[in-house]
Amino acid sequence: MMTTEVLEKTQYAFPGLLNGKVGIVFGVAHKTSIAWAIAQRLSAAGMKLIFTYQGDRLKENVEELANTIEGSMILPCDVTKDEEVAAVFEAIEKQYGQLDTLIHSVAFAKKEDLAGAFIDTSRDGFMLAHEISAFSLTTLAKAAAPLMEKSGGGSILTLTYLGGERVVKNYNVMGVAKAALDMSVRYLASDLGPKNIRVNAISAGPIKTLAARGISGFSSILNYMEEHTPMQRNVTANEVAGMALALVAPELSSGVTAEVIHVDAGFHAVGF
Ligand code: NAD
Ligand code: IMJ
Repeated sequence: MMTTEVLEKTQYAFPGLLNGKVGIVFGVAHKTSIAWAIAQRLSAAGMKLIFTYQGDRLKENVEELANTIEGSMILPCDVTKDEEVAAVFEAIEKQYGQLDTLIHSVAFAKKEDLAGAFIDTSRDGFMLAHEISAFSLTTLAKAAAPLMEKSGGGSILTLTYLGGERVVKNYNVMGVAKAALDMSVRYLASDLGPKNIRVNAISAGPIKTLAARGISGFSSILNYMEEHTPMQRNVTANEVAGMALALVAPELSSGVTAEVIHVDAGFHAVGF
C-alpha cells in the first residue's frame, strides 16, 4: 500500500493532546466539508466542540454529523448577523466559560461572480463576498478573544486559497476576498499576539466539496493538479485536518502565528 493510502485510512488522533480544550467550528455544511474533517480530528484528540450552521436549510445535516461527536453542541450562526454571532459566544460563555480554538471555514460569492471576467463584478457581489469570506474572520475573532483570554490564549484558524495570491481562472472576486482574508490573518495575529492568541491560515489545494461542486470544470482542475503539483496528486480534507490539528495544539505550534501554510502538494511553488 502506498504511504498516502495508509495516511488516508488512519485517523492519527494523538489521543489526549487536546483534552480539556474547547473549540468552535464554523463552516460544516456536509460530510465533505473541510471543517468536518478538521472537527473529527480535533474531537479525536480530546477537544469539546461547538458546531454552527448557516440557516435552517443546513440544520438537519449539521445535526446529523454533530450527533456522531459525543458532547458536542450545535447553534445557528449566519456570520452576517451580529445578533446570531453574539448569541453563539454567550452560549459558550454560559456552558464552558472558556474557548481555546476557533475554526473559520466559511466563504461565499454569488455564482455569477465566479465565472467570466473579474472586471464585471457588481458592487453588491463584491461587498457580499468580502463580508462573508473575509470580514467574518474579524467579527468572530473579536467575539472569541475575551473567552480565549480566559483560557490563557488560543488559536484561530481560517481556510484560504492560492487564488488570493495569484490569478486563478474564474476565482475572481473570491480571490480578492481571500487576499483580504490573508492580510486579516496577519493584522489579527498582531492585535491578539499579546494575549497569546495565534491566528493562522491553511491554504488548501482543490478539494471536491459543496463549495467546489458548483464550479464548472472542477474535475479538469483536479486532473491538472495531478500533472502539475510537485507531488503529482491532489490533497484530501484529511490532510488539511492534520495540519489544522498541529496549528491548534500549542504543544505543536506555540511559536506559529500570522502564517499561511499551503497544504496543496506543493503547487504554490510551481512557476513553469
Ligand atoms: P463547504 O461548502 O463545505 O463550506 C463552506 C461553508 O461556508 C459552508 O458550511 C457554508 O454554510 C458556510 N457559509 C457560507 N455563507 C455563510 C454565512 N453567511 N454564515 C455562515 N456560514 C456560511 O466547502 P469547503 O470547500 O469545505 O469550504 C470551506 C473553506 O475552505 C472556504 O473558506 C473555502 O474558500 C476554503 N477552501 C476550499 C477549497 C476547496 O477546493 N474546496 C480550497 C481552498 C480553500
Ligand atoms: C471556486 C471558483 C472558481 C475556481 C475555483 C474555486 N477553484 C477552487 C475553488 C480553482 C479550488 C474552490 N474554492 C477554493 C472556494 O473558495 C470556493 C468558494 C465558493 C464557491 C461557491 C460555489 C457556489 C456559490 N457560491 C460560492 N461561493 C464561494 O453559489
